[in-house]
Amino acid sequence: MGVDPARDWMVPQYRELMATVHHGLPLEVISAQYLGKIGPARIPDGVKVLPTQVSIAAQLPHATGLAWGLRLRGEDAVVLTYIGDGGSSEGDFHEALNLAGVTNAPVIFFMSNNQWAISTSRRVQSATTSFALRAAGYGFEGVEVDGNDVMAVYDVVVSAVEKARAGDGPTLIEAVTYRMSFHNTTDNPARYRDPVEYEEARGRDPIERVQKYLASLGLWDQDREANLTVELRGEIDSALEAAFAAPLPTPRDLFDNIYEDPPDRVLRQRAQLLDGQQ
Ligand SMILES: Cc1ncc(C[n+]2csc(CCOP(=O)(O)OP(=O)(O)O)c2C)c(N)n1
Ligand SMILES: [Mg+2]
Repeated sequence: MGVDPARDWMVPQYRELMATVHHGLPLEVISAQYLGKIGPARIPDGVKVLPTQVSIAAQLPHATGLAWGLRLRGEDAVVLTYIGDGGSSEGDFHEALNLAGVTNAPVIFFMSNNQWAISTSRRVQSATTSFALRAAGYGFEGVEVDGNDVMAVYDVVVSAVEKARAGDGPTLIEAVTYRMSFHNTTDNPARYRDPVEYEEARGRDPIERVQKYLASLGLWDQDREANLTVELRGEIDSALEAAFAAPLPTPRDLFDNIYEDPPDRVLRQRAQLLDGQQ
């Protein structure tokens, strides 16, 4: 059995939208996060997902700590965390993987090597021929997989989860893929990306690949795709509607949910703010 959302934890970076939904985080909560809402963006109790992390690699030490803690408590849960190729150059990457090896923590580091860190090519990110090889230096297994092959990715993740659950330690998975789109809406890959490389990657589109495979088994066709698209559009629209309708944060919300016992300075600032509002 693979990752079990009822007991296992997921520690995302920022590209794992569908994985977090799969792990139980409702779409309206994710939408509320993106809209800057506070209360409605709270991760519901029982959903074992940590917040999206935009500070590159900062999620990794938390993932290792969480996994180590679960093991110390005697739970048989595992932690699945994510990182990019660029994130492997951060100190947090080294610290988290080293500690995971030393503590034999039940954590899986899933690296999506999409060949780019914004405009920095994989070629200048590291002199290593394979990021997966680095795991050896931390004393655990590294696996390289075709990240455009859904079945292969599923297979290596399930094996790594089983291994971690059995107490046999962490795994670094390097899923080799290609970032087809721009990094974000301010990016323009035409300024730095070789069009030939892009065209070549288009021929390996993982979505088309799985569609063709399912069609060959008689499990997919245009009607099913059209129906699913309508159904999912409806789900996304209603999640967005709920998130837009949720109340906007007020300045006093800034003081909540930060400290369990706020220091006097923070309490004074809160009181000043509330005074000024009267
Ligand atoms: C600590 C830190 N430094 C820089 C940035 C700016 N930044 C955002 S995404 C990114 C590139 C990340 O590339 P990669 O790790 O390959 O992940 P990808 O976005 O390609 O999945 C950078 C440098 C950041 N968010 N955090
Ligand atoms: Mg990348």
